[in-house]
Amino acid sequence: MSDRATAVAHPNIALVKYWGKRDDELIIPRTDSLSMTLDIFPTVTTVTRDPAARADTVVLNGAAAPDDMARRVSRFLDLVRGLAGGGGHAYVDTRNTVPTGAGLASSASGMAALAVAAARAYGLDLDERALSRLARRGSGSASRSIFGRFAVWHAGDGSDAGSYAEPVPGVTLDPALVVAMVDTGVKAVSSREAMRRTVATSPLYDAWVQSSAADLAEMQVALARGDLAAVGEIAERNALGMHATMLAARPAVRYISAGSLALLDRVAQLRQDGTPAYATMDAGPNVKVLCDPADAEGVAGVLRAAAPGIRVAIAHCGPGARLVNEDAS
Ligand code: 2P0
Repeated sequence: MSDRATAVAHPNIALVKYWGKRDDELIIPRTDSLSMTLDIFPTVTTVTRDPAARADTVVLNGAAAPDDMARRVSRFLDLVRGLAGGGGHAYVDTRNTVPTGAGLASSASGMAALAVAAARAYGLDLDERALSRLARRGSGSASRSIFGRFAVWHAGDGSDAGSYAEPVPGVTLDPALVVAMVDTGVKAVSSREAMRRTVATSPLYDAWVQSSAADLAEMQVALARGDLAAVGEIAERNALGMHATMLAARPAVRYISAGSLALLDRVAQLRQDGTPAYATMDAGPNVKVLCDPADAEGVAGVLRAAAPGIRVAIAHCGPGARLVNEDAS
């Protein structure tokens, strides 16, 4: 058995969001969600087993990882060791090209890369569904980054076996997603805590769960039709509904900032002026704009002009998580 493996994974952005858990321990969501995997901001992670080590070591971008991240990685490795029947501690070297913890899906790419690399390093032979379930235990959204292009994550029946992501078949749509980084600082409230608070206290939460099921059904039809306008409209309303339910939490969770609102205004204006462009937002102030690839440079220029100094990146559909240098040992 090779004791070392490297994997790469990309972030994904949900077009129908995951917001709220049915099971905090197993990370089973309340709702199904659907995402697009990006071709930018990959995470590359190497797991090297070291049975002589007395603890796991976690390195992020060449320096010791923050304690909370190191603990999370170590807990994840405990799951892998449980499945593998042991295998000892590991040295985990992870390189993230996206700002960590800023609502840019770094946990999705990070935990997907870790799941794929750790499964191999500990000798587990898992198919993609099993890898998706494993990645889910690290971070819910990571279950979707196992797959490229468009993936749907099933809430399932509440069991560990029933909740996994899989590709959305038959989608030919190839949109661009323009990512406007309004603020790349680490967010004040983690998405994990924000979800918990929303489920426990928001009077709007049940309504969002119901509307989300309708959004998912309509999204699948719109994707199958290749209808970018419908996909964008559903994605935008689903994201704003998610933010509405968290704004109603007690105390409120507010990721939307003045800078985000200025860009949401600008996207609405773009549409009025005839460019099909639709916004989505996650657990942070950054705004992502879905559009036709032919319009992406123009949309990026408009967003840059609206918020001078911000970083704007253009993404397209990207690949699923995979091993690299499979022969490394
Ligand atoms: C999503 N987000 O569907 C949603 C939309 C943010 C907003 O999944 O607690 O890091 O590790 O399962 O996956 C971010 O939450 O949370 C997220 P955990 P995760 O992409």
